[in-house]
Amino acid sequence: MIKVEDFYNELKNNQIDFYAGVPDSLLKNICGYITDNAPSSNNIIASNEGGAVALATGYHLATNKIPLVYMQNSGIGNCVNPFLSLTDKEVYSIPMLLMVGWRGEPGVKDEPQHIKQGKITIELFKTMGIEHFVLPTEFNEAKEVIANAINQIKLTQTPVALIVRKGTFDEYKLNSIEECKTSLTREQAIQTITDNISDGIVVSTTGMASRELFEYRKKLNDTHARDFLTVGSMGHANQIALGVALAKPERKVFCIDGDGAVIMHMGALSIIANANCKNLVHIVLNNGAHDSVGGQPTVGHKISLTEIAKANGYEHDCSVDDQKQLEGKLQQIKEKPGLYFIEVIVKKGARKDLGRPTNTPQTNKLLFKEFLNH
Ligand SMILES: Cc1ncc(C[n+]2csc(CCOP(=O)(O)OP(=O)(O)O)c2C)c(N)n1
Repeated sequence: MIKVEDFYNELKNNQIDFYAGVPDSLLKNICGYITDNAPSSNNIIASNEGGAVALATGYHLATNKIPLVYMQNSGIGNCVNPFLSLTDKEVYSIPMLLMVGWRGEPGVKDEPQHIKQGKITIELFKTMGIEHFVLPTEFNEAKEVIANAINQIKLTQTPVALIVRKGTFDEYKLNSIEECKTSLTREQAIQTITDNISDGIVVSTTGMASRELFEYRKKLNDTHARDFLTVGSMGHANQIALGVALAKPERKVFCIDGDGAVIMHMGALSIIANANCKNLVHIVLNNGAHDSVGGQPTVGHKISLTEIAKANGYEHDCSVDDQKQLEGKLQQIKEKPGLYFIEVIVKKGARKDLGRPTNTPQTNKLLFKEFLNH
């Protein structure tokens, strides 16, 4: 295993001092170390991975240095366009080092949303013409690979990727912890929501939120059919919810979103607000963090999501930070149709023994479709 400090110092030795990316669970230790140690102006946790590639491009243009972009392999899709139409040799030819967490590596047990992505990760880089190296887990070997990658970058003036396997980095616990003004947890908020929406249709976001929702239904011995658990496709749960809501105007649809997810594709809010939909309740559980992958900060607690929702044209918006207020709001909504935006301020963290959905995505889909059509 590589000590995060050694890896970080090795990047420094190679004159890499600017980082941009979206955190990943396999990279959580190194991302945590970067978050704690790089000046905040030199580590930009981007809204999405494509944005990170563009940010790194700007940094290179202004400094002629090689920046580093970190991401989970799920994020490759968000960068295909900037890789092929910005950084590619046949376009602007922009050098950068990529650090990509390899979820779903063949032969390593992982969740269904990572299997396909893991299988084609190497092929994707090949197809895009991006040189890539699997990062060895032994530091001296890793050092050599980093040196090779940097040489390649300098030679070709294009991105080169380090593919990071599970368990590559040694443990590191993120220090920078933001003060939190609420004791409400995401799990309590999810339980309060499910308890107060009767037979409402639910579309939940990627990460622990969907896991907590699944576990609560299981605990209650309740059906999972009402919930579409968007286990992958970060940032798109609210558009799935909008699609359902438009097709089922007589039913109430609740989207349980996250701040990281909503910020990842924030343009979706403009589309929801202007779709003339009167049966959608968009709830964002805002913990100011990418909690599911290590708790690195988002800008969620620095911005006003309700003002953004209002400015986009949501009919009703509010922000709550305790259970009673949330309950009250959900009861109020029952009586009155409309497009609602509810921000729920929650604190970071989850139960250590939190499980994962035991239904496959296909079973989830079939049950959900049946529920929608009964
Ligand atoms: C495109 C993409 N990039 C990164 C990830 C890795 N990832 C999974 S959950 C998550 C954090 C989600 O943050 P938020 O929506 O705030 O929810 P929280 O985990 O805080 O409950 C990230 C970055 C992903 N699944 N997909």
